Amino acid sequence: MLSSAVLLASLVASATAHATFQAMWVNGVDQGAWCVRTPQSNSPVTSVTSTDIACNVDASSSSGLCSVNPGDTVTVEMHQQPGDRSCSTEAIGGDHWGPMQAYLAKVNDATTAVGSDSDWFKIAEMGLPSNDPEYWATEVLNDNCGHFTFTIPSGIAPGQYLLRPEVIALHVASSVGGAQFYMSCFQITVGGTGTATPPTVKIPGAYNAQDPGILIDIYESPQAYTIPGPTPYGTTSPTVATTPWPTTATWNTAQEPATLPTTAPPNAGSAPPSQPTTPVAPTSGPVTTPTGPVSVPPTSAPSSAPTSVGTVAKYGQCGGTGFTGATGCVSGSTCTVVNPYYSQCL
Ligand SMILES: [Cu+2]
Repeated sequence: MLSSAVLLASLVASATAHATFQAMWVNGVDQGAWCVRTPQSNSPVTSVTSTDIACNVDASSSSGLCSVNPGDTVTVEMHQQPGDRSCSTEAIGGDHWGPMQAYLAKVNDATTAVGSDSDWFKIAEMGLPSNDPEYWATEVLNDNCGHFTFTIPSGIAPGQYLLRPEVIALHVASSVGGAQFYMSCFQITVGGTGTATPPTVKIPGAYNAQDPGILIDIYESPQAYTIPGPTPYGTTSPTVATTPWPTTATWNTAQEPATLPTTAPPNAGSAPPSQPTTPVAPTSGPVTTPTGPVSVPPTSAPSSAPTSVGTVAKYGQCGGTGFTGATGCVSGSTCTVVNPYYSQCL
């Protein structure tokens, strides 16, 4: 139980402790901010019925796509200030206690899909992983320099998706509207040959302001916590431990770069299939990518360049600068140049 003086001090401090999800990793390979719709500010959304709760308030558009496959580990990264990757600053101010989760929505075109119109399923969640002493998912996030890692479920259908990680801060959630929601939407392409289409919810719609995991006074030191939203697909929520949570980082913070990468990530795409392909710039001049934040091609082959041989599934990568994988597309799709770094089976 906190004293009211401490509580008041923490509320005053909280305004500078807000945060955004702003970068992503795939199997430990840095994708930077390539495929994120960056929120305009680090302020939270507080209404569970606002369309803002889908992909944040007027988040910037992005033409970037990050490629993943079912079974891949994805890490999303939260910090308080835009572009900050320091591990010496808490990812989200330490008085923001609550759960973190991740959702996917299958969409036709991830660069234009409207999050509040999409159909979402949850793929990861962590709430109160230990209750003796009480330890929240956001504390685990801070232990790991803002990194939250989960697995893309096996068997889900290939195609484009929005990925929506979320933190809910419950620090003033003793009245309706007190909870704070922090989310970003990332634009991804999922490969593979899965066929699963998990049951979905709408966002907004998945939460009610009276949900026990949203309208809760955490200063009453709950012994258990009910994470709001649907049951996750393809994973199970960690059970609440009754022993102290290990605070050693599971993310190797030593590999954290100081800045965001300025080159396209491995396997990156930057234009959706439904948009006309931008003509490739002549190779004799400087290469420009009109629709992306990148103006310099990668100077070395990515360490994780695909080495697979055989046939590439629809929406998979089949060519591009530094690409060494298979170039043949599965029947019914053809290898299409999306940009100098990325060709895709479409
Ligand atoms: Cu706050």
